[in-house]
Amino acid sequence: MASAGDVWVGNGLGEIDRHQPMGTNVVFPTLCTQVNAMVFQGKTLFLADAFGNIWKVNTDTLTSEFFPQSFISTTLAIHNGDLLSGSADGKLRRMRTSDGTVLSTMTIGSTVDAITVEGDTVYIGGHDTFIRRGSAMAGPFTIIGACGGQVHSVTVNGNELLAAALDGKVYRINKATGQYQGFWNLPAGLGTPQVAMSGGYLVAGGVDGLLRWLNPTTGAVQFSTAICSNIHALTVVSTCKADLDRSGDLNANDFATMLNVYAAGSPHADIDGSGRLSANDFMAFMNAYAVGCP
Ligand SMILES: [Ca+2]
Repeated sequence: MASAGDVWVGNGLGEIDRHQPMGTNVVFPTLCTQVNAMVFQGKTLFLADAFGNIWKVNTDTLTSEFFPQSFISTTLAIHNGDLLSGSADGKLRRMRTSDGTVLSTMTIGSTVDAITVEGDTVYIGGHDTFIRRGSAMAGPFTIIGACGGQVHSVTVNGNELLAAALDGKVYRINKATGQYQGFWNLPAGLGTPQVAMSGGYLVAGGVDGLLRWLNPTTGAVQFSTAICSNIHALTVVSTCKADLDRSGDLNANDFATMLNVYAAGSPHADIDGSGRLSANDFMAFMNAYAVGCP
């Protein structure tokens, strides 16, 4: 159910990078000013910058357009074909993806720094350290939990909401009841942490520019790689798992890439989505290869 695959990163200078099994490449050296948030709808990348612009990037043609707004989006999500924006002025807005027109606005209260959507439910984290939950279409948003610091990024792992806060901790909260399950410490020096689930891993990025894949329950670092300085936004894009070299088709190169990423301990070799590497991943790779890619 959880998506896994390529990780796209935006940094403090507006650089956009894509990390995939064959390595990391720079997609745009400087698309804009600081990237606040990124989200994909199919192959379209939506991005919010620190000037209040919403960028719409076609990742096939690498062409873009942008929609200036009167507010600063700090976090983005997709719901029902629309773009959801959480903002520094404490609002949750629904925007049309074709031209950025604001379709509706709900007042949350505190500065919104993080949203994540599952089904029709939105989870919100912000400056006041609270976690709020409500309907994506109509609200209302009620407080279900609290963290020990400003919440900067949220993601869902099964029954748990994971909230990365500015106190350097990830808080685990039962997403249905709000019950506090515990916390673990992020690696030091992340600054403003960004997190997203990728299969059985939690991917985290921050100011030190390293992308890390962590155990989402314990925080243990499973794998890390240097991406760029000052990661401000990241999003995970699900891909055809067997097309490991991302060539668009399946051939012997994908077997060679599987062997290489497995030998390197890369989370891209976790084909069965268990959050660790084992012989089962080779079985899962063979099965995925036999099924083929859409
Ligand atoms: Ca391939």
